[in-house]
Amino acid sequence: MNHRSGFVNIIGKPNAGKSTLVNALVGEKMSIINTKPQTTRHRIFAILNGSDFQVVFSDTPGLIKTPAYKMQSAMNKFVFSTFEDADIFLVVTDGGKPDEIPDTALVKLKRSSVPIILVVNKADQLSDQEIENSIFEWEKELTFSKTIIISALHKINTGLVLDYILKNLPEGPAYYPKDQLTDRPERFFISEIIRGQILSLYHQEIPYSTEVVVTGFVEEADKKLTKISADIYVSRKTQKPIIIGKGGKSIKQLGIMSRKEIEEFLDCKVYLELFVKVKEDWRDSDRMLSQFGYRP
Ligand SMILES: Nc1nc2c(ncn2[C@@H]2O[C@H](COP(=O)(O)OP(=O)(O)OP(=O)(O)O)[C@@H](O)[C@H]2O)c(=O)[nH]1
Ligand SMILES: [Mg+2]
Repeated sequence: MNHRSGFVNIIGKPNAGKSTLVNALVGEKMSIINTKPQTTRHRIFAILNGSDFQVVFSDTPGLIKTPAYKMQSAMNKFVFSTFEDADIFLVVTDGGKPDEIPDTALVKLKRSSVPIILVVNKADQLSDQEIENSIFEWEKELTFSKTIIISALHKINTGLVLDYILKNLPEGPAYYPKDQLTDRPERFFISEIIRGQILSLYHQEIPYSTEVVVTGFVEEADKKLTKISADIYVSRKTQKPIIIGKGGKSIKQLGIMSRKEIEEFLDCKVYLELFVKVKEDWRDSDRMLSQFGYRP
């Protein structure tokens, strides 16, 4: 059999279950998942390798209809970059209508010549009528080569998605070495683990105003302990004491939860140090956005 390979780019509104689907398809926890929308902030490659195929999935941030700050515009730009290289698109919805994503994205999808799969996710919590209505609305707007109803969380029909992808992937050699699972370094996943814990532990604007940067990563010679330090940036002075909590209680909890998850990820003991820094309105600062990797 000939070798197949290609870019499968996953797009949709925030919280539709894109990252849950990517993780289910590759069988690894590549992207953080949260009940809160706008969890994913970057385009992340998750690579699935087989003897005769390589699928390069792109998880992307949820498309935001009216960006409120420059970081959100940058997140949308990451999604739009997926129009440049897609071999297959997965458009993920959780039972909504096409007006849940920006018109500009719909126009791009209409102009695209690659197969587009409509993935209706969270079928476990939708009625048949809701699913039918959602498909009707999407199919009125766009031409799909396939529509698949799934539950990414319960891994229902995710196999059908993969089968369809493998059958429709172009023939060609692998883009990346076959043992490579992602384009991102370990440090990125560590900062994402900490950000994921911030999403779970803090409320309201805090998770959305926070960025995490790993500043130190030192493996001891015997590889039994890794020392990690990270800066947590907030966008207002008043947010710093909230991150820290009374008597340091909140940041201690954040440290414990993050350390446990990093230890699992690295499979070694971890010593984690967290520092809180204030960068007023960093989400609207070109300089800070470049520093945090939101700019090319
Ligand atoms: N009931 C149900 N919940 C799901 C399903 N798939 C995902 N979820 C939940 O939906 C929420 C959002 O999931 P994510 O995978 O983070 O969604 P996303 O589209 O990547 O979100 P952003 O990164 O914010 O754009 C999480 O709480 C998931 O557990 C599903 O099939 N059924
Ligand atoms: Mg996501």
